[in-house]
Amino acid sequence: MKNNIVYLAIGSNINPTKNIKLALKELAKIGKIISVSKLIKTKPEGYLNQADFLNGALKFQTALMPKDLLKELKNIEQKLKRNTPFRNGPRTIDIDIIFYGNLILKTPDLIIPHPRADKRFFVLKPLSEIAPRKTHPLLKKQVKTLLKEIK
Ligand code: PH2
Ligand code: MG
Ligand code: MG
Repeated sequence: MKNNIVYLAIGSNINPTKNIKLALKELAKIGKIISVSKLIKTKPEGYLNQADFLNGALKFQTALMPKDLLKELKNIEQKLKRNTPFRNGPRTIDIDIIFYGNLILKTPDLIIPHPRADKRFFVLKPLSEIAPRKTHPLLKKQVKTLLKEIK
């Protein structure tokens, strides 16, 4: 597989404008950013007592295989001083693989499509702006349909 089309979700609630901008700069070093959604302000999900997030979605092209891409995304997160003391807590940056082409992958350290993407407004809203008709490879439903179902 070469030049794979990947959809990424990006989020931050610590200096979010700056950190997302920095993350995009780093992402451009490991692939081609084809499109970026508007960044939207969202209420925290999972753990409520924290600042609002800024969230966006990207269409990305890369020659990296899934595990290598994951490794690079984790490197970028480390570079941006990601430190999450607890699950769903505040973070300088989070970059998640939502879809990798139509690949379905279930391993202990990486699950594609992202297992919670279809339930999360902060993922589906920006994603539906750039890829409303992209079909979830497992659920066989378009992004815009998944968004309607949770709204
Ligand atoms: N990320 C989480 C948990 N909760 N809430 C919002 N609004 N945006 C996020 O990016 C987010 C979240 C874990 O990755
Ligand atoms: Mg996440
Ligand atoms: Mg993550």
